[in-house]
Amino acid sequence: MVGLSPEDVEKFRRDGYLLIRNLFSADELDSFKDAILGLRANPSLVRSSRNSIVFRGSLFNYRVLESVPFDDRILDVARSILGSSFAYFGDSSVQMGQGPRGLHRDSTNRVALLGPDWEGEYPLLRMGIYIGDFTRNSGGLKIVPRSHLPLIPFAPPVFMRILKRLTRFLTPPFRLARKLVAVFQGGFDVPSQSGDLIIWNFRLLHSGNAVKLKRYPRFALPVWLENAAPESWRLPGNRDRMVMFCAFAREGAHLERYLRARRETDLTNLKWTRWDASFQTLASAKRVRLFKPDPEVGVLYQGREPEESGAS
Ligand SMILES: O=C(O)CCC(=O)C(=O)O
Repeated sequence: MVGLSPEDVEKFRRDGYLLIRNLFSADELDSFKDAILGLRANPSLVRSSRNSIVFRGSLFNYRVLESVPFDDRILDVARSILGSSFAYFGDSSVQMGQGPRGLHRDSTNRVALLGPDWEGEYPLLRMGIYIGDFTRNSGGLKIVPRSHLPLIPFAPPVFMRILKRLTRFLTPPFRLARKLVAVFQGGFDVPSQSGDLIIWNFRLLHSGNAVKLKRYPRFALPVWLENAAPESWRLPGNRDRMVMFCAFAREGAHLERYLRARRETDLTNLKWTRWDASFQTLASAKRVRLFKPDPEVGVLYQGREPEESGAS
């Protein structure tokens, strides 16, 4: 296994994210790009298209992209962070275009410290392969380093018990405090380039489609200012970005709670998601455990469409 160095693993645990340079070659990137443009030519594959195009199912629905989530380089990174026993739980996607912007966590308890997601380590990990040069352009990932950590790391258990009891009352003021902090919080715009991999903990605050200003390209703006910045002030990149995502987790209560909370939102797409025998064989060949998030996953999947397979 190649994987990450102990220093990188430590950096990930401390900061909640890691930028891994040059995981994919320029040729691989070209073929991903062509594939994604090919998918766009088939409107039946698009499941959401407000200001971004999100394609139906998971990366495994597309012959041209199915190698990505179980690529050895990706799995080595996941193994370095999560240990040898981790699972794929049907979460991968490909999308193009602007998409929503706004600092958020992907975990279920989104208010820091409040709720069981904040007990112990949160072993859910997202990976993003952003196609484009986001050292110079808009459209990359914005994160708030270390925001995945409990604010009070050495809080005595009695304090945590009090927080737990008062969760219902503390949620509104904690939410308000978060909104106030966000007014001033520009975070860090991850300077990724095509071929890089960004990984982050589900508890980390992040936002898609960072806006960079032509005049101050190094300045990471709070999201409300990004939204307010006139188009003519912005560096390009937002509209034509392409991203592939996949996620892995260590099995346990955190993952199960996450999947329960997501079920309603995700079920429609999960029904279209490929979970057939050949997918399961692929996973076992790669020694990836599968955690089926719902019995109905894949019930609407009927094989790949002509455009996806490259057939005429
Ligand atoms: O679109 C992006 O760049 C970020 C994606 C995101 O916010 C998420 O996966 O929750």
